[in-house]
Amino acid sequence: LVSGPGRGMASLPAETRLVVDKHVRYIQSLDTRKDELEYWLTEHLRLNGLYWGMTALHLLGHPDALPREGILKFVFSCLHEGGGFGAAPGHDAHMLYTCSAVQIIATLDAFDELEAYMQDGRRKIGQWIASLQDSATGTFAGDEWGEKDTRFIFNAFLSLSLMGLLDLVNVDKAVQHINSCVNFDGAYGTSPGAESHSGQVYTCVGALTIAGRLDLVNQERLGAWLSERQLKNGGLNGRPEKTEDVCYSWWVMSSLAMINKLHWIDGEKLTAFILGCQDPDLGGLSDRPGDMVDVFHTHFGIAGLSLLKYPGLAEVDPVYCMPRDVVRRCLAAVMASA
Ligand code: GRG
Ligand code: ZN
Repeated sequence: LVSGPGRGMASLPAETRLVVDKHVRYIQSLDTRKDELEYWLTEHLRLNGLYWGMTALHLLGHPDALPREGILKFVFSCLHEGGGFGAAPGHDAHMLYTCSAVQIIATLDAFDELEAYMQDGRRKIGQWIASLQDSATGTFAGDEWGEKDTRFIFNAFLSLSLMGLLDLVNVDKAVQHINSCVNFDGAYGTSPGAESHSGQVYTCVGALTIAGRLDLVNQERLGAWLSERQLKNGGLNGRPEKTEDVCYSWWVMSSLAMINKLHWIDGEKLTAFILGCQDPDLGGLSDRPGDMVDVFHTHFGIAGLSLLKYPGLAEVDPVYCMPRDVVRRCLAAVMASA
């Protein structure tokens, strides 16, 4: 980074520091608020929410703040016989939740427990994911009903690579599809011709990184487009003319990190913007200062601060959005068993 955001923190007033303990308590409280309407309104996000909350706790240095056994019991209760995971027990299987489930199991080093719960569990999950690849275009659907999106290629590559099962799919065909989604500005959309969006950039560049095909990215042009996402207030937007939002700290910065251009934004200003989105009393982060906090923005704000090397946070992997140590351990295990 040109200007290290971690420098000079000691001299800042307390409310502009990360309130770690408050965030830990906020995340711990999410599962105990079952008497609140919001808990039930967000049931469709449960497995995603668990991945966000648990990963944030790991990055905050409190990996044991949620009970490991309870997490695994819930995750396995979302697993269908066919190998996909739903958001919560009884919900249909979907790629988004399957990816979160694999990330949680990997982070908790629990693939043995998965195999004990379901024989050949990894392979069944891999085969379910592979069944969603479109043989004509190489892209992936999110579920059996067929909505296709570059996000799902990334979910597939991320999950399969953590389990050492990328060979179950046609990687080259998916890579060619991603390459057909690039726009004149160097950025990517959901499908060929679709508008560039930094969330989609993250998924496309992430999938290309896992496939070892970053050579296909116009890194100068994409880096310029991504760096233009920073606004005067320090926050990042998702595409031109839009407002800033904490979650773009992740979608934009992780993409910049993958092409080695994280120093193309002002890290110090972005750090201040993210810290300003904290609820300093009850914990959690919101999309922008003063809004209601939620676990999604809490996670991506903290992950963003980790990319900015905020002091005391564990290092996050810019591709997998999981603690870097966890990703290293998983990929080393995959290499060892190959
Ligand atoms: C493993 C971290 C991880 C992710 C899995 C689901 C997924 C892969 C990636 C999602 C990428 C994406 C599309 C993110 C954008 C989310 C978002 C804030 C969308 C909002 O879009 P608009 O159009 O908002 O409502 P703007 O800001 O453009 O007005
Ligand atoms: Zn957001």
